[in-house]
Amino acid sequence: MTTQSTYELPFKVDNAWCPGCGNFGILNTVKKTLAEIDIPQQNVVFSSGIGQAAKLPQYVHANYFNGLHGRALPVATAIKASNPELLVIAEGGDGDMYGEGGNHFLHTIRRNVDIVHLVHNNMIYGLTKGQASPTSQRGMVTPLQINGVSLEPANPLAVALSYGAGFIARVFSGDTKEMQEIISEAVKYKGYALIDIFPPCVSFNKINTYKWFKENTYYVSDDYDNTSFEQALGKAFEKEKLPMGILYKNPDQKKSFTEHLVAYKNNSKALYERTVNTKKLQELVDTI
Ligand SMILES: Cc1ncc(C[n+]2csc(CCOP(=O)(O)OP(=O)(O)O)c2C)c(N)n1
Ligand code: SF4
Repeated sequence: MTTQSTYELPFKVDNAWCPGCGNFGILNTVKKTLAEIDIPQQNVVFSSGIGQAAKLPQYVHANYFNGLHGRALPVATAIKASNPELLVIAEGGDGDMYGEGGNHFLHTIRRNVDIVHLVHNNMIYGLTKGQASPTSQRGMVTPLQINGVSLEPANPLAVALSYGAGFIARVFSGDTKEMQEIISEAVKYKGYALIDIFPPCVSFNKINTYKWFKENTYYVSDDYDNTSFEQALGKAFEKEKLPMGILYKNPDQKKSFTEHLVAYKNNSKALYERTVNTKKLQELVDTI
């Protein structure tokens, strides 16, 4: 029997989030879920970029790499490649992941990197005080978009499906039970798993509030077939009310990124466990 890990920090840190921010619900549920899955902390690595959401790993007792804005996904890919045994969670905001990191979003999905991808989609840039993000609604007035956002919001779920993502889910930040189930399923899924989460930004987004999310979202019913690509695509394009739950779980799991790597073809040992052939390395360096 294993001892259940705790993901609570053993020391006090000041949390930079505003009271009432939806990020707290995500933080608490992530810690609770990981503890209940009972995966040892040393086997969990978060990768995040810049933003309010991207600070989450600083409040969890696990490993993390907090890097540049929009660059959490390539870092997550490298971590997974160097040790496929780790549970790698890439995490950040809608600006970080769908805007600045948009290119990485596409290619991480194409590569089918076996990670859990948590996006705090509050439909605004919170850290920089309320400019429009790619998912901000058309017409939203901000200090920068003074005449209102002129573009239609990006559709990350449809993009993810069209790039071949095998697992796609959406959940509200305050729905602990649903989020816990979804994260557990995403962890078990062998391949890239996207969870688009709605955490209200109480300070800068006065449109997509707690009330707005309650009134403009719904969970798919138990008889919804989440193995159907066509049905999932239909859900991704629903606009009147935004569907939540596990919207797609492809039963035909493709090979993941690390399963394609030559380094693991005849040897399953993580790269850090292998002996480095210094002679070969030197020969390689000498060719430069
Ligand atoms: C390359 C680069 N561009 C812009 C910024 C400024 N910047 C920091 S965070 C941020 C947006 C954060 O929004 P989001 O990712 O949605 O996270 P939130 O703060 O809302 O959680 C921006 C534009 C930066 N740090 N680096
Ligand atoms: S600015 Fe918005 S996203 Fe950032 S901590 Fe405050 S409520 Fe949360």
